[in-house]
Amino acid sequence: MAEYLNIFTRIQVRSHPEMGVPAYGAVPAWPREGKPFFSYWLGRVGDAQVGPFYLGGLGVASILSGLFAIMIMGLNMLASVNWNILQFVRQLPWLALEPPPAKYGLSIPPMGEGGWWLLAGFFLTMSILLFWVRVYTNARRLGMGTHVAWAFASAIWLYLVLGFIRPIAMGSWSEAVPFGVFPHLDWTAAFSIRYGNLFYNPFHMLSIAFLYGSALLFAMHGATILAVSRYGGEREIEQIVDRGTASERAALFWRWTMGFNASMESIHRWAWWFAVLCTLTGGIGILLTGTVVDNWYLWGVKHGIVPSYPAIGPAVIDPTTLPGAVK
Ligand code: 07D
Repeated sequence: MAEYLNIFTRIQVRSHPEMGVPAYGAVPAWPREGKPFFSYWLGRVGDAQVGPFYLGGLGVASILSGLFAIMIMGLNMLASVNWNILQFVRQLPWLALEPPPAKYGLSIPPMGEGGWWLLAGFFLTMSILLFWVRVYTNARRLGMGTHVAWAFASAIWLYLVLGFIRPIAMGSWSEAVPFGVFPHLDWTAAFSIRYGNLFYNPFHMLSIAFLYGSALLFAMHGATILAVSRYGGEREIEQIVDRGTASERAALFWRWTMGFNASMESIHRWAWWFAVLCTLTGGIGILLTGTVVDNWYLWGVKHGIVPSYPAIGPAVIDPTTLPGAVK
């Protein structure tokens, strides 16, 4: 019998496809779809078996909503280059579907002036929310905890703050992010400048700490498990009942190296919280911007976290207090 081997080995087990456990609790409305098959290349990076998968009503609705959203974005961008496919492909990274101009506030604008943006946003949001419910119910069906769904909800929180909650708080859809590759990046840079440099927003600081922290933790955990895979470190069930080899070495490595070690369970809680807090704090930071704080640089000076520049020129004035500023 072939032993279960790790990423560095070439052996892939082929047998009858594993059909999975029966659904837990209420019987799902749809059967699991697709005849399972094996892929050598997927087997090099994960499980070689593809399918069956559970599509379900939520899956269909989510995919359809997502397709509507992408089609509305794509067709608007195509219209913006006079339906010229070549120019569409050439200029795609620069093309945009922009939110309505400020004069429309939160009202429904004409289609050509942001109405399509609103509709695309609606379908994209539906698609994401339906997918969230799918993630939640599939976890329930398998008798699992709903940790993945709640982590996803944290990312959706930031997405909703950027495109829905903050624009409503500011009283205008024009505050929201445009659809488009470079246009959304330009929006990000402009947003930072408009509100006095986002680096001075403490929630942006926290979000960055959790972003970098997540990358560091992921690297530490991934590397640690790979480093003990020669002792079967990735075979978690065996490790729980049979201490003394991989898990213990992995823990001891960190205790020797930095005096403290996470446990096999707690390291995953560390990872979950770091990832979740990145977008949770991020959303708070964006929601405060323009609603509670108008200029993060001046806020930072006021609270003693930023030194003010020496008074060699005219005093720095918050541009939003000047006559003619868009309120
Ligand atoms: C955006 C939301 C969830 C996403 C979901 C997915 C689909 C796909 C597909 C239509 C990621 C939905 C989408 C399903 C649809 C199709 C085809 C999650 C998101 C649900 N920053 N910055 C952050 C750094 C600066 C700015 C976070 C670093 C400048 C703004 C993060 C630097 C300026 C915002 C971060 C830096 C600026 C942020 C994002 C360095 C100008 C935000 C966290 C070293 C460029 C966001 C509080 C994340 C935020 C954000 C990092 C610099 C602006 C920590 C490292 C000074 C406006 N920045 N940033 O997970 O939360 O995003 O801010 O320079 O809104 Mg920043």
